[in-house]
Amino acid sequence: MTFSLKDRLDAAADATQARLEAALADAPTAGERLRPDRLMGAIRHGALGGGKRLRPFLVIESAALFGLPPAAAVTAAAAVECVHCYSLVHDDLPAMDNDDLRRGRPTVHKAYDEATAILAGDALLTLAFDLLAGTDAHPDAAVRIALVRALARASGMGGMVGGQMLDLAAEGRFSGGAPLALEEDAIRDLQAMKTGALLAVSVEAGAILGGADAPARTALAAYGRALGAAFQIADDLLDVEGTTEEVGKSVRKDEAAGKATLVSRLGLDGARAVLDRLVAEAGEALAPFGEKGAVLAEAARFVAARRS
Ligand code: GRG
Repeated sequence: MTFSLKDRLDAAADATQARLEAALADAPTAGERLRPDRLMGAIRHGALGGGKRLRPFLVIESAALFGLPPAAAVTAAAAVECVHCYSLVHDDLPAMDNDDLRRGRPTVHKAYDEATAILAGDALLTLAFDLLAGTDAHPDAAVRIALVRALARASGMGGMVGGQMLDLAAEGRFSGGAPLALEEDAIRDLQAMKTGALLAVSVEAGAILGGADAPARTALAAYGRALGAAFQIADDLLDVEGTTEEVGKSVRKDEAAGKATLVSRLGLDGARAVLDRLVAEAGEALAPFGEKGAVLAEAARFVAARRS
């Protein structure tokens, strides 16, 4: 291997951090009047305080397959990360998952308050599309529109938000309290939407930025699907096997909530076998890119083995 995955993850994280810091400056930009201090503090708490920046890495590395330098992909990468951070801020709220700890720090509603956390999430979501609409996302307006649509669909009612709704329903929230006994296929749908869609669109964004042809887009879509599913199984395994110190958030929540996961359905060994198969599938999907696909293939192995 002639690259270090850690170095490439760090480089993507640093570039994304710088792009987000610039977008989250105190000074208002064209079309704005002022940016309230408390809101900006909460947004920065939710968006600048750590995280693996895996989705930005996927945007940047997928675009690199088509010869794009990181600088040409970092604005789209930051946009996807804004959606991710908003989803975490809202997911942690008392009305959703009710978590006090995220990325090893108090969640935004704990550090601030619920109303501010809701608004911080809202502002991050709208910022994502502001970023994609700018010429530094891509000089070609048609490409920018394709990015906006892809991110909107992955994030919205038939993607992440829809998946979150299915997840709340699966907890039994709208049906008297007892968790639903979901079939394996229903669990896969829920997870592909709630977590998989944003990971998959990160890879798709790289393909859109890079002007990928249809076969390359199909190959990357298969990679993105496998990676998204692998990520969620790894997350479910971490909930059972990880510690709060490692993961930076509460663990053992799934079993306590009676949550239907592939771990609860297939057992630890069964879930690990599915995870191994998904990592292999992700690698196979990258075959058309030859050696250039090695970074993303390694990323799939990293996602499966991660402890945080
Ligand atoms: C509230 C609309 C809305 C959606 C929430 C993504 C999501 C949907 C909820 C997050 C809940 C959760 C912990 C899901 C497990 C998978 C996941 C997204 C983990 C966090 O992502 P990482 O590990 O986080 O990439 P970092 O902190 O590294 O960015």
